[in-house]
Amino acid sequence: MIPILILLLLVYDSRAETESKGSKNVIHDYIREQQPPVQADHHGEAQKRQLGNAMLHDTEEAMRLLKLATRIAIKNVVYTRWGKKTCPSKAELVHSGFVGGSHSYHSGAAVEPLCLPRDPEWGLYNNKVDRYRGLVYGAEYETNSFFRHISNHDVPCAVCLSHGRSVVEVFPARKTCYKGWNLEYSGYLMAGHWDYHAGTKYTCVDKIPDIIYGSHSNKNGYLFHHVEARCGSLKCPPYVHGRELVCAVCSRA
Ligand SMILES: [Ca+2]
Ligand SMILES: [Ca+2]
Repeated sequence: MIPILILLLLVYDSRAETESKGSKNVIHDYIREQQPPVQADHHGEAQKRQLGNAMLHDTEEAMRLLKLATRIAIKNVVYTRWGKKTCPSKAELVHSGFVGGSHSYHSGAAVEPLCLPRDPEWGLYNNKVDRYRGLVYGAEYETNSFFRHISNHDVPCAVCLSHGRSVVEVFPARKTCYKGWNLEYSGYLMAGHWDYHAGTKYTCVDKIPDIIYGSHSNKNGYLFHHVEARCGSLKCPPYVHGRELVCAVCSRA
């Protein structure tokens, strides 16, 4: 019976906590259907007790497996909170680092920013400067936030684990989430300058960005500028020429 119960539990969608009560009823019904009818002879009471004990044991075992299946079914998601050293209160900090990427003057280099850890590990290496390499530089804000002076300061990041969520998505031009989604953080969409050599990625930087203290130097490695709309090929309205775009990072179960 137990293998059948395992199958039952895995097939049954047990992701949500609220569904566990329903699952319990399904298991009870299933066990009841599996029991042979009790004969009304002089051993009837003993048989009932025996069956009752067997059902209790099976139910406990089923509930244990249900909890296990629920734990497996519930997903966690990981995302990077750009421009912050910490995670939102409901998320778990995996690590707090600083942003790196290609230099803004380098064409053909890698485009995505990296959230580099403060405690790097190494494989095999040599410390001489090799010619044929990709390169990683530090990142700086090349813009001021609407909320604080951050220009030329280095950019922190936090890798965050959100429990009980199965998907996370960045929504450009939104600061709130659509129905059924939960806000992880909101901010402003940033990217490199359109006329610089290096390609970059649109990145959602936290609304009130942190800086790495003591990092105010104009090195122009990987750069973050506000992103604003240009009408024409972009549909206006709803977009507005020259207006900076926001962003929201949202998750759902
Ligand atoms: Ca700069
Ligand atoms: Ca503007």
